[in-house]
Amino acid sequence: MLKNRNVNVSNSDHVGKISDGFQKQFGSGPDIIVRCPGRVNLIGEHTDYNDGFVLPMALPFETLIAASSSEDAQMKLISEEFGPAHFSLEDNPMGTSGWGRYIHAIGSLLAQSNGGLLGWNGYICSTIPIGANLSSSAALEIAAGMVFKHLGKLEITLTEIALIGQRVENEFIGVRSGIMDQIACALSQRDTALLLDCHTLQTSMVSIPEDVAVVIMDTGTRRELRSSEYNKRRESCESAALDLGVPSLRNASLDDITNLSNQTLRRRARHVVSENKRVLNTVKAFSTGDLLTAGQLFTDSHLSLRDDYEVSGPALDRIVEVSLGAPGCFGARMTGGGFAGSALALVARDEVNNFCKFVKANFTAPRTQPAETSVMLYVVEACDGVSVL
Ligand code: GAF
Repeated sequence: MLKNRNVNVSNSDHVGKISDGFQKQFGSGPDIIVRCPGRVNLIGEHTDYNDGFVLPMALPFETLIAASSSEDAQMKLISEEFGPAHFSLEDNPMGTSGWGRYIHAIGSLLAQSNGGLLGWNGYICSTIPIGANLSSSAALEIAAGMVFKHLGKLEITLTEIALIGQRVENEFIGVRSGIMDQIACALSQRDTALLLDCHTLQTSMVSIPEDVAVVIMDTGTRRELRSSEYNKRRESCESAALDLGVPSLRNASLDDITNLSNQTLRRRARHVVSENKRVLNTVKAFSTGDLLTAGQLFTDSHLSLRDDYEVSGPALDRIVEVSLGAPGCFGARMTGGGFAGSALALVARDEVNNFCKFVKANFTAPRTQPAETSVMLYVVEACDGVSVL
């Protein structure tokens, strides 16, 4: 059986490598090493900012930060992949560009609520593919939040760190995202998916039947402009809720939305309302081991995202189509914000090798949406959320 293929789970090599990197840069060992996983969303897409339900799980891909406190508000960071970022926590994060802004903004928001903070030196490396819809930015936010919490001895919960991470996206990055990614990175538990009610932030752990494997299929396509489309979808949902006179689409039924005269808003709302039902039905199907139903719900979710919500893309549609014809596949769908990046499939464990071979042999990104990196398939098990090593 393939397990976490091609993925580096934090093993002693990985931890040794980040300690050495830190030592080389800063001349002594780190005070703390934090790891935070990426996530894949099994089902419940574009429901989080509608107060709905989502079912993500944490991945064996992870971001590691090795860090030591500094004496002042200065932050000196090195990302193995993206190079250095230097800034002061006393300055406005909008003055910091690139990846450093995520950490700067986490620090500024925590400093505001905790009355000032000392900076730190940090060395960062990650195995989470960037732009693949697997939450590399949320993992960076939560990992950085944990470093601030531990080095600054802050009384702050993981949920509070997650909410700060969401504010970073909304207020400093310009993506009006929901809370799913940050909560998944922070609170997930090994071997289970995390059912999150995005209205109450209540979570429960959901077992994934043992005879099924989750396969992530990164199409290798990337898309830069997705934040503007993402924000437009959120605005449409808010308009639909306003027209229906409900606080959010969580409170609307399929009957209610037939009252929407605007056809686009009606389709957007139909996706959200039906997707919430699919999440709860997937949880039921997992609990009875009904993989045919779970798989069908995954595929229905994809069709709804493609046709009603219009956030899929040619490469995601193609890889879903190919995987549905592959051995052992119960169902498949795009995952995350959409447009490019990854899809996932539910596959019978004893067929997973044949499934992967088939998809590799039969998928190529369409000419209309060429891939930037090669297609990667990962058979993944659910991992723990953020931790201090
Ligand atoms: C992105 C966002 F960050 C999440 O909040 C969520 O809305 C997701 O897209 C779509 O389900 O990952």
